[in-house]
Amino acid sequence: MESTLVILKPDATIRSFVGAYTIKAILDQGYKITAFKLVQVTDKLAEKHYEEHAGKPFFNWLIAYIKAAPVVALRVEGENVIQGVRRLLGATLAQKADPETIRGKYGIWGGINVAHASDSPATAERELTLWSTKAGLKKNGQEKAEEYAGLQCFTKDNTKKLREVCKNLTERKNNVEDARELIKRLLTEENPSAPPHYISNLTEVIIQNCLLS
Ligand code: 3AN
Repeated sequence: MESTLVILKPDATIRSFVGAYTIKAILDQGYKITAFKLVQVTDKLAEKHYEEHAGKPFFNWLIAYIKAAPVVALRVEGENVIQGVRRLLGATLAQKADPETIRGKYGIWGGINVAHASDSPATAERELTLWSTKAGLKKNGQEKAEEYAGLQCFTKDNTKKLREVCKNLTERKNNVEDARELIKRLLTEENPSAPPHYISNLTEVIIQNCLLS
């Protein structure tokens, strides 16, 4: 039986229907969620988690993104779960992911892509050890995950509109101020109870992601 680390990134926790959908999709495949923890990531944990990307042009952006709001770390277990969850997520860049996959359905743009999942048994072991020792991810049963998935109500889905703003910004067809206001409004519409500073943080990383390319 394999285990993998899945992280619901800030776009999935702020857009809580996306986090709920992702957990449901994992459970629907018959995988077990054997650890669940809400974590506000520190610089140290983020840099260690993403150490293989150090030096890449998007490294600092990646750190800001994962720190933008609390994430949900999950230990997921099952037969061939490592590749199974990655198939469920789809390709890395949201706009290129198959529309049937989670990133294809709910990824906003580029690297703003809902969730992380370990990519090999060696990575899974390293990441699960890191998140248990540095973020307190402990085996605690499936109930918390089921509760999280069940509590999130399905609200408005603005994925298409968010993608359009990002596409235009990537192609420099709109200006940053207008894009910022629109993204904030669309995210707030999706989850009016999300703390405004998390919405602002996420908005900034969405904008930076578009300006990176
Ligand atoms: P994956 O998460 O699909 O395994 P990795 O490990 O190659 O992808 O990249 C880690 C994270 O870095 C991605 N999840 C994504 O958020 C971000 N990322 C990767 N490539 C790019 C890129 N070209 N532009 C922006 N962000 C990227």
